[in-house]
Amino acid sequence: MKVDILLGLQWGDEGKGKIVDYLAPKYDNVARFQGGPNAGHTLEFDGIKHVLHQIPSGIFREGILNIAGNGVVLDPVIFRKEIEGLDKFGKELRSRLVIATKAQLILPTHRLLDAAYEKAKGDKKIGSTLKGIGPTYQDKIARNGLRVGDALSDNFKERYETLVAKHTAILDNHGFEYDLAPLNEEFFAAMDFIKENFRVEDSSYLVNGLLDQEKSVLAEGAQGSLLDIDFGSYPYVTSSNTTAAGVCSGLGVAPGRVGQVFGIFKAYCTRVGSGPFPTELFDETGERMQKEGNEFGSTTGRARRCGWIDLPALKYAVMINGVTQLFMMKADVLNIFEEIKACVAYELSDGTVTETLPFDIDVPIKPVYETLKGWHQSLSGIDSYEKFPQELRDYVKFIEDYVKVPVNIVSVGPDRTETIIRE
Ligand code: 2SA
Ligand code: MG
Repeated sequence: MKVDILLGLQWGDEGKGKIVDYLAPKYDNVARFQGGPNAGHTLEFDGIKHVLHQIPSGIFREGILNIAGNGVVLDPVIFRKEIEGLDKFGKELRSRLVIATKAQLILPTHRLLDAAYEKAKGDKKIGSTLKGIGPTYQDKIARNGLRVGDALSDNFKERYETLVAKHTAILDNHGFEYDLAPLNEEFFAAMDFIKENFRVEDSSYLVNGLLDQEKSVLAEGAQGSLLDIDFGSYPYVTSSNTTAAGVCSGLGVAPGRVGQVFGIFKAYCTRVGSGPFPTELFDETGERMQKEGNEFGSTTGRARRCGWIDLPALKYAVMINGVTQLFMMKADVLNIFEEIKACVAYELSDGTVTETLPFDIDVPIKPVYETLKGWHQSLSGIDSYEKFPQELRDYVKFIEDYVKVPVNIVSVGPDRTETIIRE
């Protein structure tokens, strides 16, 4: 058996939660391989909306084992709140989740450092979610970090204090004020909660063992490809590999064990936080998109910036990830427009026109657009691809011809049922 991957091809919020939840019944396991509480994966069914941050999106499906892999950064305090928030749906949910011993721990001081670093950057701030993601990965790479499995050792408290002392030295240097005692208390209580309620295991043996037993695994990406630490719009990125390569290092599976790569994108683009966004709209069209798409961060509530689809960027993400199937989300948001634009190239300041993502996209770049006729009608009640308006099918075809990968699913609304599969 192989691991299939589902990931976002833009700047996050493509609708991964919805699709993982939709695909989950086809899989025995769902595993997160990177990121942490910065993620906000929204699922909607039976009239209830759920936003998951650290818990994989297969949690609501009976019989599915969910795994938080070694590439994840885990905030025990936020995790505990998240689990307790789900208890009303049945405590058996707890038995469906395994946490990797090798996942890095987010300490309360990592969160404080995130805020201090952002403040120090001034108007060059990343626009991080302030969940401590960057400082935790920084400690991982600097070989200072603490892992979930470390909490099982006798000297954990001592090691925790050593790391916290390093952090407070930096915080003090930044003149940052904090009260650590209640934060520490909350942290240790949450660690006890994890130890008492969850399986903590080596996730690479677990995942490879499951594959050996012919059990299927879906790897669930968080954030998006253009936020990847290596391939995104650096430095305005998150601190992990959000792309397919991250699955190998974040779960411990070899490249040969990777199967399908499902790439999710919105029918337009959004970005939350700072950083370049070539097709961003600053006009009424952008505002209408934001309103119609309810584009607000599901973790921080921040308004998401909106713009037309960026096909050179999409094609780049398809290449980096080796995408085999595309899923287009939120097509219904474009119902309101008579005309739809698609960026097909960039014009650089020296007049060069290119379909390649330039090294530095944090400079003025003029998108070159093609205009397509909108379908300009509601898609509600449509239950098959054949019933789509011709203009929507033309839009899909236009994208497919550009990126050279088929679009197999088109989502026309937030509910599980509003998912149109193309036969
Ligand atoms: P961080 O916190 O260090 O990972 O932030 C670095 C950049 O990554 C962006 N980022 C995100 N972008 C879109 N969605 C994310 N999740 C939440 C959501 C975000 C929210 O689902 O809406 O609620 O604001 C996410 N997480 C990180 C972030 O904006 C920075 O640009
Ligand atoms: Mg999100």
